[in-house]
Amino acid sequence: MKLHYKLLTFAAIILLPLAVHAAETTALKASDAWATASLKGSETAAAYLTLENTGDKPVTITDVDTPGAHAMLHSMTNDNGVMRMRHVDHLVVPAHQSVKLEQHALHIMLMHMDAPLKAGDTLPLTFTLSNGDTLTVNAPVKAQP
Ligand SMILES: [Cu+2]
Repeated sequence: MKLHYKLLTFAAIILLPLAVHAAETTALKASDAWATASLKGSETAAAYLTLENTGDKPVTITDVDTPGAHAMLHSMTNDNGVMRMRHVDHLVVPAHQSVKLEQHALHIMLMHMDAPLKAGDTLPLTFTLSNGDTLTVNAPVKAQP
């Protein structure tokens, strides 16, 4: 019992500075977010946005989530005329720089969706950073241009 009490006290001491730290490091800003409406009969869609790091240190994105679908970061490369998508395990946004996720390039892939995305919907995307911070962006759904 005594050990438990000590552990709790220890947790309280380290959690307090962490909370303050998190508020200071939300250097990541998102803009121009949008998601594609699902094509008929397709369980996949994609989302795009610009991520800007306004801070002095690189920001690493380790995960992206959305309710009702499996979301992941994908790169797209042209392999001798064949477009290939690859899972990107983590994405680094360098200090004072932006990374653009756009069509036919780096993108957020949405798979195994519970329901198709329709133009006019809003898709919430939550990014998890390596320091534990999260950033949630609401991406409007638009018909594919
Ligand atoms: Cu993809």
